[in-house]
Amino acid sequence: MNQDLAERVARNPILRPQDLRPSAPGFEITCLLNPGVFQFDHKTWLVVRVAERPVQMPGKTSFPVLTPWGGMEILEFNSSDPRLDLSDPRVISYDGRDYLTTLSHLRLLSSDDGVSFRELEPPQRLVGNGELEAFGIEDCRVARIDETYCLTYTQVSSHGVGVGLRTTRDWKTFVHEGMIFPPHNKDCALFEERIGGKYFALHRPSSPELGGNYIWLAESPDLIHWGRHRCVALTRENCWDSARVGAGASPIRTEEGWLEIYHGATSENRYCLGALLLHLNQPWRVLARSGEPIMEPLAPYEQEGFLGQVIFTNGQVVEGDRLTIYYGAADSVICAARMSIASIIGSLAAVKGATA
Ligand code: MAN
Repeated sequence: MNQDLAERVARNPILRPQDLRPSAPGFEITCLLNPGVFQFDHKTWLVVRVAERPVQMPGKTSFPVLTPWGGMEILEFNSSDPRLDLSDPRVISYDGRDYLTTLSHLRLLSSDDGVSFRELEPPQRLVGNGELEAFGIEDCRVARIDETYCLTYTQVSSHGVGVGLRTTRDWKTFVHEGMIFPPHNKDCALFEERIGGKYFALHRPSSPELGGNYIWLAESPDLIHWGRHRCVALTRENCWDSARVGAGASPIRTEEGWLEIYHGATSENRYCLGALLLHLNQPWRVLARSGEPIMEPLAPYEQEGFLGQVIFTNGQVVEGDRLTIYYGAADSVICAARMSIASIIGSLAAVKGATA
């Protein structure tokens, strides 16, 4: 049964790779996706992920990596080399080693109406920095805690995939706090309020042998040191979220509990959205969860692209009952859709044994 609750913006996709300029000559923006979202200076802002690579030459597969001294290096393979595995458009495997096909950085765009976004002049870019970000930075979530904006994002390098934290108050100067969740971990969403005096974060470690790709909760006295880890949401066999689940943007406080929009994917990489309702004072208790997706790839721009059948969100705006989610569609373009928070909560199935 199709329970898609999203009203897609008529102008979708609201941003495409050709809407921005590549950051270097000879480069192409391959994908523009997965924006973090925040309100600042009476405007809506996106921190978009710009995934780039050199314009590809026939017979060659080339991709950029960042060097420790702040430059960039292009690596190149012969596409016919039998040691090369290009079966996943996102990953280059060569002789058992993995690289990414594109290098991502983040760019700031702003809007007065939440639909038409413009880049700053000159563009403001956040780029990978140091050994742990040599393959780029991706999928930034923005949480506003008191007067500080906290950016949690994916740090990628040959050492693995982890979660980095940068903070800012003015979007001009940033404090680099380094890696807060080591590999393999991503999809870190901070709660924007303390609970019982502690900071809380949803995050997604991956455990390839025992376990899987599950959503966990951690707490911290200072946003840097995280502990009391608890697993809050597993994947579900034969379901739309059977292979991986991961948090979207910061949980939304409602009277019924914290509402968290999350993505779930199958092993065929079909990504849909669902929701979790967490207890207000004990957020490790899941009260309710989507049985069916609240949004699934239905529009042509969600079904076809760099990686088709993908809806992935890590940014949203809440105005009363109206939730505007910003999302990457088919890992290629940026879209927006609106949903009623009450109807999301109304669509959830109570989790057995959970009491509010
Ligand atoms: C996965 C995908 C890619 C991403 C890498 C590293 O392969 O989500 O888009 O670049 O992980 O995070």
